[in-house]
Amino acid sequence: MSSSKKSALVTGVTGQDGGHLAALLHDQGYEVFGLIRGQNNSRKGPLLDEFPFLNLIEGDLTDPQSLVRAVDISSPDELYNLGAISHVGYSFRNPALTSDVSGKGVLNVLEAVRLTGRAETTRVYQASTSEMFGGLDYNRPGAGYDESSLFHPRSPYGVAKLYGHWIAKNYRESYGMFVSCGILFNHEGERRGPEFVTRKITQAAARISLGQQDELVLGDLWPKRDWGYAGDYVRGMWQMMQHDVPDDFVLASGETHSVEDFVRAAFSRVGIEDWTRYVRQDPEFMRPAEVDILLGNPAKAESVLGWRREYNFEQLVARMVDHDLVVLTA
Ligand code: GDR
Repeated sequence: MSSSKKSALVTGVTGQDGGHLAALLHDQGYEVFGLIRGQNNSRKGPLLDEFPFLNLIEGDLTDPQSLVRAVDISSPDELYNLGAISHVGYSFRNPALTSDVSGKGVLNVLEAVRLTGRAETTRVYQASTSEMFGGLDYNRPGAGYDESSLFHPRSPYGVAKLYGHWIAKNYRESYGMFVSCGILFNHEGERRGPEFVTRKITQAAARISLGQQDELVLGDLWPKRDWGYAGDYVRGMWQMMQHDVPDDFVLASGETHSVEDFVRAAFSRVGIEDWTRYVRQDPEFMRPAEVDILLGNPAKAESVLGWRREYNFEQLVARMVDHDLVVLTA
């Protein structure tokens, strides 16, 4: 490794954002390290096939010593903490694990940096989330939630992430560490797992149009989300880490659409206007508590960081559906 190269450590490197970020950092000339969990992680092979430059380190957000080891090996200039239990529905069924990974895991990462004497040299990015806002009647987003809006998480995932957000800010204030929190609204794309609603919809629309699937089974169609393209948002993470001071930034599209709007747009992209023939609802995919509406205001990131997004809602849907059609017909 050339000593002039910057080093970055990414937790959650096997996830959607981890993939985008590994590619971006490599393009920027970083030596890229990724934390990988488990004894026989099936994602390791495909990950190294796609990103042969990646240095994988075994470790787990719930195992503090493994994080100390990972920080020691990588000696990162920048540490991106993207690892989490990230599925909101799953967090209701596994609330303790979610708290340990998505909440206390953040503390473990911060302590690994601090206890190895890197509080002044390693910059930390914490993946905070729009799920910290509740979308409830008393606290509607208005012109969009921003960095000073009230929090009211509605899931074990949101509660754990709120702890992560505040402990990150606390380490910034207590120890003067460079810790920045990106409050990211939903961001999607061709790397998104099919357990999330957008990819589930685009894959189904593509398959149904090709006669490979009969129906799409979903939960509630009325919740509204602020959806953008993950590639745009990961660029914003990196910009936060290049800024001269640590801070909190909302990244969002500034548009909100219902799940039903997404279904309609995806089916329309494959030439099906009467999507209701194919969609069935099942309580299995509904949540004990739901976030009604999310809408973000990215004005601060735009003015302070110069962040720009390339994809709007229609372009995002088109990109995902077209990608899934190409994969299915290859
Ligand atoms: P979300 O994303 O919970 O917003 O969190 P998800 O795509 O899971 O749900 C979006 C909305 O769609 C509704 N929905 C369904 N959701 C899923 N997964 N499957 C279904 O069949 C279905 N039917 C309806 C949901 O109830 C919800 O209202 C995502 C995650 O990436 C988080 O980690 C991240 O923090 C936030 O986005 C910002």
